[in-house]
Amino acid sequence: MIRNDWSRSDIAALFDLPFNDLLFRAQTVHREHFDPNVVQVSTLLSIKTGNCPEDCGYCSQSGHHDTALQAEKKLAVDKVLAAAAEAKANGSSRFCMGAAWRNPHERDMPYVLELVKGVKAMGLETCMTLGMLTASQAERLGDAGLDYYNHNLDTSREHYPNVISTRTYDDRLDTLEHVRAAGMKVCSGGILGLGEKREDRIGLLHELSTLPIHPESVPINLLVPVAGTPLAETPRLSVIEWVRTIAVARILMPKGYVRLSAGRESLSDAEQAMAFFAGANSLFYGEKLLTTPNADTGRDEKLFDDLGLIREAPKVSVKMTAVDAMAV
Ligand code: SAM
Ligand code: DTB
Ligand code: SF4
Repeated sequence: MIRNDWSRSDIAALFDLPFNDLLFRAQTVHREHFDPNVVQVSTLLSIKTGNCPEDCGYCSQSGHHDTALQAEKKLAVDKVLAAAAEAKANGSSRFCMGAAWRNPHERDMPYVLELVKGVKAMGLETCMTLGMLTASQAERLGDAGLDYYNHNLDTSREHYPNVISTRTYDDRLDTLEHVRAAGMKVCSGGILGLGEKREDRIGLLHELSTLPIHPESVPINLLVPVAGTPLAETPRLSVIEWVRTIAVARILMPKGYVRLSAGRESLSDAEQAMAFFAGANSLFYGEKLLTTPNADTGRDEKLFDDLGLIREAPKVSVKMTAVDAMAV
């Protein structure tokens, strides 16, 4: 059953289960809704890098932090399309384009709309993450055929001001509403290992799982520490707690793809295998995330082989209304 009325104490009780019971429950839910041996594979590309006006404490791209990152202007359309073609040839079903913006300016809209149309024409699913959107921008992206919009809540409402000061939690929720109203699929999750408490991980999953419609994709990032950012020296989260969070996300949002996102590079194959058992079923593939290294592709190929995981084919997209999405 799909529930949108989870309470924080329901979620805390899941976190408190003995590990084997939690994983068994998550794997059972997973098998009711998905083929357990299929993984959805996306490739990321940064289409505009660095000098971001936001001050997200984890991010290499914020103009507020002194990191080693070299800022770059918008990437030419032909370069983006060439990267998408390569991603497709390497077995990705979705191409996700990210820009270091607080929000797209109106002058950027023709560029991003051209990218959506071009990537979609290659038979790939499309995803973008461009910061906050107005209702009209979301509508134009949806009309151009954008399948997914990624916009993370990152952490709990309580912990958020310790991480970001240049926007509010409600700003994030407003954009998610615009994305949903425009008929696109929602990709929204968070980052673990930001120095948050378990209560904050509960708060994040509570916000996501009580949205009127659950996100179709839930990225669980593990902080990639970047020198020069305020959170670079944050103590590492225990891997068991990371797996628990994935399992709880799977139970709360049974039909959502739970995505192993940033941070896989630092995890062993056995640790990642545990996350797949806990119900994760998508990941980012390719040498780079947006600006930081990702797990090596040769290593990923071997991992898929060792675990008998099969890649999901791109799904032909049909624009959804909010009512359709409720019925799914
Ligand atoms: N600027 C847009 C925004 O923030 O919505 C899109 C790009 S932003 C880099 C996308 C997401 O990447 C963030 O919401 C955050 O969850 C994740 N992220 C960024 N830096 C990270 C890091 N160092 N470690 C883990 N996740 C990170
Ligand atoms: C998401 O949740 N994780 C991806 C994607 N959505 C855009 C980004 C991870 C970025 C990691 C840090 C970097 O490479 O700059
Ligand atoms: Fe900018 Fe996004 Fe990085 Fe925040 S996470 S600083 S909004 S690029």
